[in-house]
Amino acid sequence: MRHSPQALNEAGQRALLAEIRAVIAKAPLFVPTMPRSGNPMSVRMTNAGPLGWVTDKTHGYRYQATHPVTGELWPPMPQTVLDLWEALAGHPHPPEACLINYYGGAAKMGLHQDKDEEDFDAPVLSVSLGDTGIFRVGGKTRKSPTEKYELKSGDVFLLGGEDRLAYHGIDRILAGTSDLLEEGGRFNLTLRRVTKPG
Ligand code: MD6
Ligand code: FE
Repeated sequence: MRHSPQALNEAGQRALLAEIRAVIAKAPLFVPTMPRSGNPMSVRMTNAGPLGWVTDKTHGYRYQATHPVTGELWPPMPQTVLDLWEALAGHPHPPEACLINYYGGAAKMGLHQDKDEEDFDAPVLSVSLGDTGIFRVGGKTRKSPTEKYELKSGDVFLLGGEDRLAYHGIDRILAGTSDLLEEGGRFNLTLRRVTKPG
């Protein structure tokens, strides 16, 4: 795993935010629900790129090419995230999915593994914008000891190699720690390869 603080400077963060707003204008944030229970997650989500990660009560976690509410293809991946992947992922193939999660003040993300992809050779790279998130990351079992990182606006975090399937989550968001988003809260983008390159 690797934490890259301030991989995006303030101008880069503003540029990426504008790209995210443009994605959301075409592919609105939706309320994801948990498999089986149908309970809503506390984040709001959308995607960019050829594939997007979605979840709902009946069909569970999956990747698909279209938005679950509008039925439209996901918008193209922002150039800023493609450039970050190129610079920091150390992987020869481009990402296929950019999941965009929005955390309001009370949102969090339980401990989980990113394991809905066919290809674990590629890392998962995350980019944070807005208020600081308290990120917890452990090992390959739920019981592995965890460490905490503060993910600030402009930070990149990579899970790859031995750590590709490490459990991780967001304990909470520290409100008021960034001025980037006028509405407050935090965006986190996760870039992933889904399929094995043919
Ligand atoms: C978040 N991040 O930072 C949630 N997944 O809001 C993730 O779930 C994540 O940061 C895989 C790799 C890096 C991550
Ligand atoms: Fe994750």
